[in-house]
Amino acid sequence: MTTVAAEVVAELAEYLESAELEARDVVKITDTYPDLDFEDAYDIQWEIRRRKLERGTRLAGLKAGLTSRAKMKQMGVETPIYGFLADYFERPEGGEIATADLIHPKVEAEIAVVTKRELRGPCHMGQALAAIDFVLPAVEIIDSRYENFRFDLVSVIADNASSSRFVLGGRMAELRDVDLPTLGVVMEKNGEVVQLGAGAAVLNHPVSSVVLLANMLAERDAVIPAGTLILTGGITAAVAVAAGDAINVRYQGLGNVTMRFV
Ligand code: 0L1
Ligand code: MG
Repeated sequence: MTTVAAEVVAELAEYLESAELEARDVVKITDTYPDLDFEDAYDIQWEIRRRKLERGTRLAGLKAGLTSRAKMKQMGVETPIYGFLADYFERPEGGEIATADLIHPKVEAEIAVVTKRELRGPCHMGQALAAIDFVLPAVEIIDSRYENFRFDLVSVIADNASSSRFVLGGRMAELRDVDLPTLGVVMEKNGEVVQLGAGAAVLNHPVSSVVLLANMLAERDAVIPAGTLILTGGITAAVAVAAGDAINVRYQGLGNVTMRFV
């Protein structure tokens, strides 16, 4: 149940979006408004999205966050969360990412999917699998607007699930040609292996994130439209990066995704 007035939602959306655009950290919103609930938090996130779209930003896709058991346990939660991807978040594969525009970025190896038909929750795994057009390797760069990545679930939902940048690999695959739970990834930072994982780290199967996303969106009477890019959640733990770092993630059968932080 929503607990705050529309003016508070607008004020907090501006507070968090300004922090993102100016690359500066802020204290978490529940320090000022301790009674905010999850619905308030998504109201704030949707208001940030509305502000961007009004200014001409396009929606590039959606993401699921906190989808690994390890991360949920760390946060003491049972439910993953979702956020949106704006067009200007995308950076080309093999390109540079300017750290001056970011606060304290971290990288996560993920599996991305693109849908071919609308998916409306409540739905099940079969419907989600049937709605997927193809699979892509992806790296998400998260950048919480909160000091030292310290937040609670309400605060991080409002902050668009720490969304910041993403890089897609160019090698797409049909779902039937890849076994997503056993698909292995190796993340290298400056030539050294820093993380290993397999798709099953994401709720046992990365497409489970798509089901959850559709079901969470249904609570707001929203759908996943056809042609939507979805980052399904981190397979590996998030790794902190700084200017000078080179990241290379190798995906079994799907090539590499690389980037350099400058
Ligand atoms: O994409 C993610 O799983 C991140 C969700 C937000 C939590 C964080 O910033 O670590
Ligand atoms: Mg992520």
